[in-house]
Amino acid sequence: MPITSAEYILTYFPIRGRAEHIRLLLEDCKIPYQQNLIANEDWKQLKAQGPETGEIPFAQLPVLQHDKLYLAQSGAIARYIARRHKKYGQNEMEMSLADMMYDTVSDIRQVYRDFIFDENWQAKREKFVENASNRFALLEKYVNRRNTPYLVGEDTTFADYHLLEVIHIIQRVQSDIIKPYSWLGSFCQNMESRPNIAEYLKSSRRFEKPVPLPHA
Ligand SMILES: N[C@@H](CCC(=O)N[C@@H](CS)C(=O)NCC(=O)O)C(=O)O
Repeated sequence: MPITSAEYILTYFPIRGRAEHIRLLLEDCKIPYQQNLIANEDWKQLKAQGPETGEIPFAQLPVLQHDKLYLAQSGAIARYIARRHKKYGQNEMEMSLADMMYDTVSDIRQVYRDFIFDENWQAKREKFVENASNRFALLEKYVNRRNTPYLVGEDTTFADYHLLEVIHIIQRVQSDIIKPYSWLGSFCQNMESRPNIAEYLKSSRRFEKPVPLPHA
């Protein structure tokens, strides 16, 4: 993998996919990172080599390189950066809530993946939108009781970047998906108006596609 002056190297494909919430976290915190983007034609060989060298431990991406550490699993990567850059919550309760929220958002993302990769996605669209909306309704109910600007408190945690990305990808299927949910609407505005996020969303560093499918 390339040598760079950036502290972190994030290896992934040129899509948003499972790396985007990590990129959003790095961008918002202005943490220098290098993108190591893997082209389709190079992937087969890297996938075979990666577990041998330890640089792609489980033959999948994303992988974050930091010093001698090669860290796989998007959740572990987000948590690692969050721990090091004070985005994991301020006490044990907040950290546990951030974990809970992250996993809840991951469940919603999985529902999206099951739908978008389904050969019969067109026939399943309505059911998917209903399912996603019900899950957002539960999230809305929970966070409304806490009444904080972000999922866990007054500042962002790694879970917030994950939620923003999951809302964005589902809005590509159904643009008004969060319209009934006022907290989620304000949350998106809060996140999107953070200066570093606003700049990133407009930049050429941002990929358009959440997954490599024409209908996504
Ligand atoms: N649980 C892993 C899943 C990683 C994963 O499924 N990566 C996919 C891309 S999103 C991949 O590497 N696909 C190529 C392959 O498996 O050959 C994570 O969250 O990082």
